[in-house]
Amino acid sequence: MSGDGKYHVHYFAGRGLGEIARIALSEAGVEFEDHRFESLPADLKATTKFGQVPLLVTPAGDRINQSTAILRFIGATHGLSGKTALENAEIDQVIEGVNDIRAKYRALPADAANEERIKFFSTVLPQWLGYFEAILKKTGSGFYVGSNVTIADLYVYVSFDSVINKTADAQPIDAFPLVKAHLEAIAARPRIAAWIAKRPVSQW
Ligand SMILES: N[C@@H](CCC(=O)N[C@@H](CS)C(=O)NCC(=O)O)C(=O)O
Repeated sequence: MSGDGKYHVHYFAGRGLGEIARIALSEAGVEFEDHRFESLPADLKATTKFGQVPLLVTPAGDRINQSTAILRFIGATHGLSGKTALENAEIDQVIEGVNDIRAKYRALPADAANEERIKFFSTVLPQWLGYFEAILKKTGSGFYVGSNVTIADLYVYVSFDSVINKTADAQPIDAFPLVKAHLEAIAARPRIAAWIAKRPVSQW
């Protein structure tokens, strides 16, 4: 494949699943073209593996779908993966844990007064935040794996940011100081803070 030497992220005009690639490329310190659209163009859709975005086009012109495959590729290419097979398994453990809680969140009705939704924020989310708090307590480094930032930290940040910071629901985050401090620390990393400051403002 031949590319134009640049990364291209193709996704809707929102953060959603596209923000994972944008945050990871920002932390990696590499430039990327941020292609956004209100509806997925048919010609672009036809070039994807599953009719979906995000789509990452690499500097060499390879095309990668699936947000976590994109994340792992950026991690492996730009030093944001684990240093050992065990660390990579620990990263995957965190990513899949996030996916479990994401799936529960995505299944909820939008109405903040819905009983199931209230139960999620009062019971289910605190239980899961407790699991994440325990991982951070164990590493003691402020990161989910080892003593450096990895794609696990970025995935937690992007995913929790949309569940925890951007909704009108009663939030349990204050009871989990390590998780809260981690989210704040990732948002404050210079390259991520610079991306957040310049990215287009969107509802989701
Ligand atoms: N598991 C996929 C899910 C991708 C996905 O569901 N993408 C949606 C947008 S969030 C999409 O492209 N839908 C196709 C369409 O709207 O035509 C991933 O993580 O990338």
